[in-house]
Amino acid sequence: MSLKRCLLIELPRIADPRGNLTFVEGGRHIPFEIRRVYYLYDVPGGAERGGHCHKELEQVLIAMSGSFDVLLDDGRERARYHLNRSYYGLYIAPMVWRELDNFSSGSVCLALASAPYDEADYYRDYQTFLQSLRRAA
Ligand code: T46
Repeated sequence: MSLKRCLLIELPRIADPRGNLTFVEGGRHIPFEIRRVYYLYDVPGGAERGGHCHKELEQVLIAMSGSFDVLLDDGRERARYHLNRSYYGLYIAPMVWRELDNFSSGSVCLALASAPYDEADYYRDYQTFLQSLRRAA
């Protein structure tokens, strides 16, 4: 069911001849309080990020510049998203495996997260992730 909770969130856009503006308010535009922000940048061509799942962390990923793909997998279904607009955020629920690839040159992935970094919240091995799903079923 976790994949069904993931969705693209359209963020507000203030169109302006001087350049457009988008803003994000935790708890209003995204369904959690923002406790951490990090970003991926200078990603070399062909590189892949992610390859893990979070036990409890919720995140929203935004392509601040350029584009990349996000593969989501809840152990039963898979979905691939192409992020290429800074006014869309991809909400990723807990217990969803994610892989990021196809980064365009100069792309920047902004991540809004519901908790501080905690390595204990990761499943970094796919089989361990599947086993934990089976245990919970
Ligand atoms: C995710 C994808 C989209 C920290 O010290 N603090 C942090 O906040 C983060 C995110 C990472 N780190 C350290 C942990 C590792 O030693 O930075 C190193 C690289 O992290 P990782 O291999 O997890 O990076 P990605 O790009 O594969 O995954 C990250 C996030 O970890 C993950 O939550 O969903 O970006």
